[in-house]
Amino acid sequence: MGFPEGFLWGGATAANQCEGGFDEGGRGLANVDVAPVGPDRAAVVTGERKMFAFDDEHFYPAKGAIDMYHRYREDIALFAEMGFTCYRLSIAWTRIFPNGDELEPNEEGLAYYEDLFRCCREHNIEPLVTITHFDCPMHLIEEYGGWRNRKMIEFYERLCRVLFTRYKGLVRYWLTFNEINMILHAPFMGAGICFEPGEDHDAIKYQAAHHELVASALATKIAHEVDPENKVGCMLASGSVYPRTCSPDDVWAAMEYARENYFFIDVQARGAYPPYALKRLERKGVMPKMERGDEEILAAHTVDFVSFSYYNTRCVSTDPAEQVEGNLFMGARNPYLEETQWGWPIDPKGFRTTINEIYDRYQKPLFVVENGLGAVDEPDENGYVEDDYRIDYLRAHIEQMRLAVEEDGVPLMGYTMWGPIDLVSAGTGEMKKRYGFIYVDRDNLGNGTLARSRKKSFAWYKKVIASNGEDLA
Ligand code: P53
Repeated sequence: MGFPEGFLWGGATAANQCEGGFDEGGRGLANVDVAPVGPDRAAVVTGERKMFAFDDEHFYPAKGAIDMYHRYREDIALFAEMGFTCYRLSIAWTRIFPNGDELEPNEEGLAYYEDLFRCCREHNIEPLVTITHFDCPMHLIEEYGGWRNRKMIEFYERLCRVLFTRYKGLVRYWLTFNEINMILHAPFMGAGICFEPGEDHDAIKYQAAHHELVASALATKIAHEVDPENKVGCMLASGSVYPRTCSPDDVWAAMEYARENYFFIDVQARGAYPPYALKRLERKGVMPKMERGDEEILAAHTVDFVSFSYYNTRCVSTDPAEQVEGNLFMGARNPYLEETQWGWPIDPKGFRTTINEIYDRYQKPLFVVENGLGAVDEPDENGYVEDDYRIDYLRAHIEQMRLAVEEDGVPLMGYTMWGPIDLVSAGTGEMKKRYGFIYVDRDNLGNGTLARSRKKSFAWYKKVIASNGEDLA
């Protein structure tokens, strides 16, 4: 009963949010490097404000992040101490191809990740690798306009081939694009897209999305060719969409909103643009240009499994008075749910609903690759944090995940919670919004010793893993 034998337990990070070392090892500059902390971040990550280089007025948290670039051995040892059997991380594209359009990769970058993967293996930790997690070389943005340009497919293919070949046998689980639907909500962060005045945003986003979808299918193809043991997944920023009321208008709005996000996974998991998407793109005059052969590629190379992040459900209303802004997703407030310090609803039961909804739709193995609570921590003089709030959040979610497996029979491969070690927030650029079991001494403006220390939740998660999710007390 409970979680199956071999269920993968661990945590997830992204290169730009933890590595730092932005100009070391021959690394080139990436979109995420130039996203500052503070009020201007939103305009930059949404592609409304062009910030292609550093200036003196802003602090750029990704430059140094939590310095995992130099401390990964120590950090992975801490993950191993908690009993992780899986560690989800992402490759920084610009460590492998500093500009993105070179023909030959940067050996120093390849060697870096090789050592990191070997380190995982020494600890019996299965790496799960996101090929692009909000990551695009700046050179490809300046020279080609990011994913709006079809040439990106070729550069991405080259990156994938290099990774699959070099890490054959070391890495078996791959994700092609982190939260691929984020292109709709944060197009600069998601796809290196910056808008010029007067441009049709939707047309550009869906053209870029098409390129990513084709690139994802080609990556799946290459992964299987290089090693039939490779398992490739897509990745959705998930969360069931609730209608604010049972008015048919709200119900329909919720369905449309859900489809906007499911669209990507519908293509990656089922292999074709669904009719509702074709009709909608056509109606809005934003149908992407496709090339001969694209449809065949999408159909032939669907993903092996479906992964997703889950932080909260969404609530939709057709009543203009109900609209509020919560993270990067617009919606209405759900009066039944409490919220985090950053205003994200907390909905453990919605996690079970979401898992079931996704499985009903795709009937493929699922993998929860992000879930967690961003909160302010108050460490004592030893860096110890009594983070019962974090334990409560995770316990409630793992309980619901267990019900989805045990009671509903959903085939779930694993669970990697977000940010096992404190890292830079993607949404806000803050350090203050912490998810970790491991505290990192660093603040929003980069002050601190970077020392690591175990929080109360560290021992708790260790017990959860040791009992394969049975002991959540
Ligand atoms: P943060 C919202 C906004 C930005 C990124 O988010 C997001 C979301 C949640 O749907 O997605 C993921 O750091 C993302 C991670 C990120 C995590 O959510 O804003 O894949 O990179 O750190 C948490 O609290």
